Amino acid sequence: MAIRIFHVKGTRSVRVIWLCEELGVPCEVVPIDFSADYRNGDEWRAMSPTGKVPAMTDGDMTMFESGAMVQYILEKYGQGRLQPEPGTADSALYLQWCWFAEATLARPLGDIMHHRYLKAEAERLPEMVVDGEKRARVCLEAVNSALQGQDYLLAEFTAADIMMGYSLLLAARVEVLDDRYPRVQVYFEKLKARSGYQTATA
Ligand SMILES: N[C@@H](CCC(=O)N[C@@H](CS)C(=O)NCC(=O)O)C(=O)O
Repeated sequence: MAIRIFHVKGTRSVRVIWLCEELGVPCEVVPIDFSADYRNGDEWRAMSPTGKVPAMTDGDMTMFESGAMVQYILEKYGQGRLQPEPGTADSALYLQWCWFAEATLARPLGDIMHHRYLKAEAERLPEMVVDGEKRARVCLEAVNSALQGQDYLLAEFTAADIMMGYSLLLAARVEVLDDRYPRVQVYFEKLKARSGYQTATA
């Protein structure tokens, strides 16, 4: 039975679909309703206990957290592709960027998103947007520096670029990815040109 990815356009399920495309791993994309009503209901909460997207199944196994899905798919179906040999210095950097993309960069982007667009107007805190922008810019500066003299986060394209690629999509969406980070802009254009990205974001 193929992997099933429970998907909403433009959300973190993009990472998982993109990875499957890059690896040629068959997956079934199952669109779900992103309304709060559906995500707070029993059916979705049984798959994703905090109501967030995405979730994924592989046979009898159900999981949430996009980064964990990426790592699981690499381990089970990757045959060593798109990640360095575990335990090497390259693997340390690979893990660093995977975690950074979601735990450090995406976090302030989420704050901006929630307090600028998603929360009811009465609940929005403009200072969270200002602070989120500051924190996101420090992260983008770090990525910009890391890309000096290289096309990808590591010497070649890996799943860390897929993790980062989605975070950059969010950064662009909340308008912090600008020409202060020229290497990040070039890098993001390169990622967007990949057919896996295009399929996952279509
Ligand atoms: N760390 C989680 C974050 C999941 C997440 O925040 N998903 C967003 C969509 S991309 C969501 O469901 N947002 C709705 C909400 O926060 O209520 C992951 O990588 O899967």
